[in-house]
Amino acid sequence: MTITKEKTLAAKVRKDFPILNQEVNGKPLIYFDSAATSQKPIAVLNTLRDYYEQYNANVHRGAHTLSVKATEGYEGARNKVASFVNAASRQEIVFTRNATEAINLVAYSWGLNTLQPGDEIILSVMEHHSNIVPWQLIAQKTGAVIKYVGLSETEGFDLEQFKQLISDKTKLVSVVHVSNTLGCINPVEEIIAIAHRYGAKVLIDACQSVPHMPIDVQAMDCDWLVASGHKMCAPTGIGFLYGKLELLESMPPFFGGGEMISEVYLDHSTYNELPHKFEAGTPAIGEAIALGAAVDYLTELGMDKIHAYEEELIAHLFEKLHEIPDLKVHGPQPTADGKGRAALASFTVGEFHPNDLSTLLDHEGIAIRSGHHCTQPLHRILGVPGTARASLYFYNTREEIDTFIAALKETIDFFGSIMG
Ligand code: C6P
Repeated sequence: MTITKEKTLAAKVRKDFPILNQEVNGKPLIYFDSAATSQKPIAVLNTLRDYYEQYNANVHRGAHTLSVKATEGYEGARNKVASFVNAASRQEIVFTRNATEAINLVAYSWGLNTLQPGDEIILSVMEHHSNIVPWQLIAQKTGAVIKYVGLSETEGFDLEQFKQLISDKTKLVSVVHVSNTLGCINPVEEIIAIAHRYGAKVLIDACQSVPHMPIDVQAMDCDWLVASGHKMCAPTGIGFLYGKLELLESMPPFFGGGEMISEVYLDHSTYNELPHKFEAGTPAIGEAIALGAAVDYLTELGMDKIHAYEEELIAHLFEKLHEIPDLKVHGPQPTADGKGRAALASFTVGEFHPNDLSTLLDHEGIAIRSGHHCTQPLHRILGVPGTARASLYFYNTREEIDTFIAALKETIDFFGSIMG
């Protein structure tokens, strides 16, 4: 692990994120909450501003110059996302508001129309609420049954249990690639290969992986994959669904309205071709174009380099966290060189409440998240009401980790002293 390499990437990108160059509560901001939402580089901010300043117009509707330019920008962004995840066709990328909407699209379009009483859906206990609640709603309507894969001994995905649970009754497996709480990188290729042997479809929640590592949907062979733009340097309000072309073709529309139709009669309608069939109404045009700029930015840096750099950060973070007595980080441990785990750590310290830890750290200018991180079932299984979570991105540095650890130690000492 070399400090030079790490400084090079941080030094290269830091100037691109003006928001990081500020004081919060009188201390230099340390932003360790990128799993909730990432910061946005100037290139993305400028792209959004340029759209509204120079060519704001609706897409696919007008023959005038601004509308043509907006349409080119919007559809160009789709091309960029398609090649970013190596989709076989640009028609396989549907823009949504976020990953949550993308999962609901699959649940209501495919799930509601496909699942029969007794069919089984396999999820894992570490899923974000966005990948649990839509399936509960669909199971209630269809009579399908949800089964959950539990945690392995190292608090990762229990692959052996998954192999026991899957059967010919399984019609869908919907699992997270990287857990937003445990930080584990799940063996999705293996999960997908097993599920396909049983004829089940697989949805991958890639919210916490697409921003941090190279993703190849064709190599992975997933049927659907979802992600949110705001976690990958793009604005809020834009995300995407990848789906295999034939599968998307076979799915009925989710929302009805403008854009998604071919012909509308008083008694029936025909639908637009993919991906427009699933994009009813005026979309988040500027946000989609800005997502394209975010993809350009990440591609320029290199997803493999981002991932390797984050491995260095996580190795350092874990080394330092282990110095603190009574601190437990949930999820599998990384190797000494930071492999096998995403750059986030959800932890508890003795009996201290995670919200108290994050509030006191905020006084030191350090932004971490505390609570259940929208994984309540998982926290129940872990036996804790909440955790404190530090989540890093490629703009963070080792020095920030050191400052965070020093502040955390002081916070713990402070609480220790007042609790006697
Ligand atoms: N997790 C976090 O702080 P949306 O809200 O649709 O952009 O993303 C939902 C979502 C789905 N799956 C995973 C694995 C996620 O991490 C998230 C968002 C944030 O961990 C906000 S709760």
